[in-house]
Amino acid sequence: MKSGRVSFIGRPNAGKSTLLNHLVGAKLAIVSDKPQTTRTRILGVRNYPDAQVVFLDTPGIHRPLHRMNVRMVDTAVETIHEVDVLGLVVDVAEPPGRGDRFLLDLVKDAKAPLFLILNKIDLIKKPKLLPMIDRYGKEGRFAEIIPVSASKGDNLDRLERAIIDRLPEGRPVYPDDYLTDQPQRFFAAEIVREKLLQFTHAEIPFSSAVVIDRFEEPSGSKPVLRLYCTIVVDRESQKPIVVGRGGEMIKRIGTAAREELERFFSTRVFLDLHVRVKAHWREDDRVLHDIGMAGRGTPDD
Ligand SMILES: Nc1nc2c(ncn2[C@@H]2O[C@H](COP(=O)(O)OP(=O)(O)O)[C@@H](O)[C@H]2O)c(=O)[nH]1
Ligand SMILES: [Mg+2]
Repeated sequence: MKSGRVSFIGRPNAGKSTLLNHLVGAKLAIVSDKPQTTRTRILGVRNYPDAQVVFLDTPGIHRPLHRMNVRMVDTAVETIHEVDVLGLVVDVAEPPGRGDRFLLDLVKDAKAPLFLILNKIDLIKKPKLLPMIDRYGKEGRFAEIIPVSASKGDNLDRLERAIIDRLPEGRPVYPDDYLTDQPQRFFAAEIVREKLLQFTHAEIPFSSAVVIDRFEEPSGSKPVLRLYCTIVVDRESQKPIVVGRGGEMIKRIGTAAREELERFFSTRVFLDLHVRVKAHWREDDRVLHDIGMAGRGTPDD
C-alpha cells in the first residue's frame, strides 16, 4: 500500500482547483475564470486499490497586496515542505512570465520530487506542446513532466500513476469514506462566492467575501437547510453592483447558489443573502478569521 500527500501549486488560474476536483471526483474547490479564486488550502482524499492519496489544492502564488493575499500565498508555500510529491501546475496557453521564475525559485529546496503538470493542453496544438516539454526537460529539475487537461480529464490517469509510484509505502491515514477536512459551512460559503464570482466583474471578485452568519441544519420537523450569509464588499460603491437594479443581481446570485447548494447538500435550502460594506476587510483579522483564513498564531476560536 502507498500513502501520502501531494500539493498542487502554481500561478493563479493555472487550473489547480479543476485538477483537484477531477482527481477526487467531487467539487471541493470552486473554479472561476478570474484569478485568485481559491483562498485556502483544500484537502481531498482519493482511495485507489493500492494507495491513498491526499491531494492539496492551494491558492495561486501572486504578488500579495493585502493581508488576505499574504495569507493565501503563505498557505500555498507552507505545503511545499509538507508533501511527498509537489505538483507545479502551469497553464500551457499562457506565455511564461516572471511568476513562473519566482515559482521555480520557491520550490528549489523542496525535498519532494517535483512534477511539472502542463495543464490545458486542449487549448494548444500538439506541435507547440512537444518543444515545450523538451525545453522544460532540459532544465533537469523535474522528476516528471506530464501534459494534462484537467477540465477534460486527459492524461490524468498517467498523472495519478506517476504520483502513486513516488509515494512512500504506508497505511491509509484517513478512513476510506473520508473526503475532506473542510467543514460544511466552508462549502456553503464557497458555493455562494462562486456564483458571486460568476456574475460579477472587475474588482468585485477580488474585494468580496462570503460570511456564514447562521447555518441551521435540517431537522426532522424542518427538512430545510437554512443559511444566512453576508456578502462583504470593500467599498460603498460596490454594494449597488452586487445588489443590482431592483435587487436583480443578488437574486440571480441567490437563485444560482441555492440550486447548487441543494445539489451539494442533497436537501432543500433556504438562503438569505445580505450585502455589507466593510472597508479594508482584507486587512482585518476578524473578517479573515470568519472566512476561515486565520493567520498563523491566531487562535482558531
Ligand atoms: N480549456 C481548459 N480550461 C481549463 C482547464 N483547467 C482549468 N481550466 C479553466 O481555467 C480557469 C481557472 O481554473 P481554476 O481551476 O479555478 O484555476 P486555479 O486558479 O489554478 O485553481 C477556469 O475557467 C477553468 O475552467 C483545462 O484543462 N482546459
Ligand atoms: Mg483555485
